[in-house]
Amino acid sequence: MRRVPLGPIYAPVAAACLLAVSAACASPAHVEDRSVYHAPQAESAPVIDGVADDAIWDSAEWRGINERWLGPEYAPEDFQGRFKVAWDDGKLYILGEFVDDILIDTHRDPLVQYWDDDCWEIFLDEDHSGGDHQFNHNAFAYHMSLDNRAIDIGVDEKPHDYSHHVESRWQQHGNTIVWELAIDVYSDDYVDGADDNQPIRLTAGKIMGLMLAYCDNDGSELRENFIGSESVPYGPKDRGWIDAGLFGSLVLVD
Ligand SMILES: [Ca+2]
Ligand SMILES: [Ca+2]
Ligand SMILES: [Ca+2]
Ligand SMILES: [Ca+2]
Repeated sequence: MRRVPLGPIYAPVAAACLLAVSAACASPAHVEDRSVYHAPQAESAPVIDGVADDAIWDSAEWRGINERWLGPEYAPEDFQGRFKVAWDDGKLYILGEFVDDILIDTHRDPLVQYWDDDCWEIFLDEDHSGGDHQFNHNAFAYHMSLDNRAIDIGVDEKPHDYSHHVESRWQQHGNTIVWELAIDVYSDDYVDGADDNQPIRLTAGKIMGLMLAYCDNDGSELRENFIGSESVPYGPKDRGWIDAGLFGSLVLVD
């Protein structure tokens, strides 16, 4: 189980900012050296079908999922991952491309130990605030299962099915999994169970917090590797489900 509470999450950065004035201190809510991703605007929305032949994917750049957070070294045939991001005023679109030698979904209850099945995690912080998001909606951490569900923890500290926020479809092409998502973006005033939550409209120039990760299990009781898109220079490397200060910057470009 990975559910270990953490102490104050900003302390190392805040301490560094007392000692030096630098660009990193301009955003003390985030760990230093976060990545920046410029997502192009889609003139027509990609079809969420697990086939990457949509025009917008030609103009978006690949970014790797290659920071080993948990588990031993792994071979290229065990895991490889990369992604692209695009947007329109209604949704955020993410394309994932993965190599994973064994696909596994042992826990058939979607709300049980979902991070120990093969799972693609989408960490999204609508206002790029950083900060704690463990039991609130300051940020979302959608755990995308192989059956295309999106699970995160609600304010009641229990897992919830947020599959209505994310359209998801993947297909295998050769030894590669192509996975497409269309995500409704909600702000931190999202209310669990309410029927009037409205996704926000996206506009050029908007900056959000984004980080991606893959939980790779090939037959063990617990996941074997947890591999992310951002470095974790100090503290528990698997704390993205708590600490939005680890997320990179996603810039929506015209
Ligand atoms: Ca497609
Ligand atoms: Ca694997
Ligand atoms: Ca936030
Ligand atoms: Ca696997």
